[in-house]
Amino acid sequence: MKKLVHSMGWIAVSCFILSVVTGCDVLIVEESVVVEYEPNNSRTEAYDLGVLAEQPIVILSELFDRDDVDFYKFKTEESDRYKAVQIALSDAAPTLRGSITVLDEDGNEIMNKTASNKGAELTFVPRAMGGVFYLKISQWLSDDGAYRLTVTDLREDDAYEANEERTAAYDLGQLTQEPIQLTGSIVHRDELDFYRFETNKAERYKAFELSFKEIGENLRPSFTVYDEDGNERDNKTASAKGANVTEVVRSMGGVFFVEVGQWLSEYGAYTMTLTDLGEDDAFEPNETRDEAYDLGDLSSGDIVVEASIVQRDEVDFYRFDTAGAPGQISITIDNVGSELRASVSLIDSQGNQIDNKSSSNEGANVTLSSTSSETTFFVKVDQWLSSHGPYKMTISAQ
Ligand SMILES: [Ca+2]
Ligand SMILES: [Ca+2]
Ligand SMILES: [Ca+2]
Ligand SMILES: [Ca+2]
Repeated sequence: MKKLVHSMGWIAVSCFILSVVTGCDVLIVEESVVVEYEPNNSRTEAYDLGVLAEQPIVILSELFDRDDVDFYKFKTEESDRYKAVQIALSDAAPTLRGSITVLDEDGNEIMNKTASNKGAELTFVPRAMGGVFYLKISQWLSDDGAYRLTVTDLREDDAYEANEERTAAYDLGQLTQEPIQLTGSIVHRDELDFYRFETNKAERYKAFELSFKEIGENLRPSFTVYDEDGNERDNKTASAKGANVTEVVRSMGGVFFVEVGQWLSEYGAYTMTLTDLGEDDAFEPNETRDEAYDLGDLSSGDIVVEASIVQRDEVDFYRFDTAGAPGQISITIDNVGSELRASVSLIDSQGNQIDNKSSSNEGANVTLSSTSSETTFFVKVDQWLSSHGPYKMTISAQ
């Protein structure tokens, strides 16, 4: 009859009290509280090792003949997230070439490994959704013998779990001028990490940068950005395992979700940084004529505005008045960003377009000159066949 060297309760208490000075392993070997593991020859008879938490589970046992198999079961501390659990068979008798099969709660095989030689150590790391696991210890082309089994939760799951779905996304709060940075981890190739955040200053277009750095060597990160309703806004995948990846997302502000996963790779840590690029200007929101930013009147000279089209769908509306009877209204758009082909429209108080001019190419200036009997005007700035960028607008009347 095979005997256990240690009871699990005693192991836990010993580790807790003495691990700081002695380390668990030494202590357990030297103690000799005898408890039986057998019979444990089938999954239904598996000896229950309890909950695998921060401290490793360590037991000393033996295969008492070459046909003997030992089944154990344990449960990870959390069962709602992927876990990396290290299984080690060490101090094997010189006669024993150990073999270990890891099974899930339903008995499906997750992984199987065999030591290279008799007496050799065997260490490997199965990765799976947490829960109940079974271990089957047997021998391969060898004989019976004692062994030490150590089961360790490598604690690779990050602080933002469980976040496998959009509805369970970890809430990062509001993205302000201060970037948001976190270190997360993909423990298993099927794992997903969802995060939620909200832009500040509602109802204006926003440009924010998502950057992934300090990537684990086995991870090729891939991410998708969704809006509040789950519509995809952007996605990008790193070029290789371990490679950084950065993307600038341009969209109407609001609530966003970021899904982090992997592509043709395995697992690893990542550092994610979320930065508001601050491209939205001081005159927002001004997407409609009703929302037009009131620039006042031209009595004290030219009006100069430095603003920006953050995204190709964006429109900037302004309103101004002339002081008394107008002559010629002149609007110039200059200092235009190299990705913006600006378009400017002069509109009367009833919303009718008086004139429109568009730039001939990206980065070029635009000038519109018009005469009108009106005294109240709207100006609409947007883009034509381009994307986004800053601009300076000067309005004058002669
Ligand atoms: Ca994770
Ligand atoms: Ca996750
Ligand atoms: Ca704008
Ligand atoms: Ca705008």
